[in-house]
Amino acid sequence: MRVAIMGAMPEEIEPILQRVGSYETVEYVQNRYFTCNYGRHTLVIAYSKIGKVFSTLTATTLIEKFGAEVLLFSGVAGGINPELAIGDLIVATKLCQHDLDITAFGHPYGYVPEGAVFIESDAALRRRAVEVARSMGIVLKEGVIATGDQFVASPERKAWIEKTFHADALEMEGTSVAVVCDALEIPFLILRAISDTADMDAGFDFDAFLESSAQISADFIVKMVEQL
Ligand code: 3QA
Repeated sequence: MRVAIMGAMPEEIEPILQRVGSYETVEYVQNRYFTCNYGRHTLVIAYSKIGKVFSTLTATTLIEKFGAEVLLFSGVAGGINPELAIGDLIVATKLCQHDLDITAFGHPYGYVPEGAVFIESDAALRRRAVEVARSMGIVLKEGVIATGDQFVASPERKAWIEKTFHADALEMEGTSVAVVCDALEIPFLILRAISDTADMDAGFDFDAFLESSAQISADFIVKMVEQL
């Protein structure tokens, strides 16, 4: 199978590139795509750059240009649910855009006509992830992930996102990737390890835990690929 592995930042895919060892680099649409064989699969690995727009471009390219048949996102997130500590893993059940707002016209937050507030992730991949977690003896939380073009470092904003979408974690790319995969009918998994808790200390914690949490997520994604 052709499997896409995507992150937003270099730190999120570097541990994966290290694991696969050797790969080819293809330059395309102002980005670099890394391809290799891994077990029975062909991998296409890329980081998009931060945010919904760049991640939309990269997810679309991974599928339409590189022929990905399944897409796995690996990275870090801000934790909302107090059960999630720094380093813990969450896989998205469904995802929404917390910064999408046409409420002036009576629509709910996160909704645009002909869209939906929530995009559901692939149930089979999620089940597979839960099995992998069990086999590794680690806890994997399943929950709602909210996406927006903001690094959230505010207790008020975090509380609003929690209340409005019942989100468990937040980040800046998952929902745009989900929208692309949903539209193109490509099963996807959005996996994140917590790097901070999106409040006052978020910037400081993010800098301190980006690498270690990205590594935790990457290790899990590699295990996932081995089980596909
Ligand atoms: C944040 C990264 C972006 O790709 C989304 C990390 C972790 N904690 C978050 C939070 N709010 C929103 N998202 C997140 N990722 C990029 S900003 C730092 C850039 O530094 C998830 C995420 N609290 C670059 C060096 O200048």
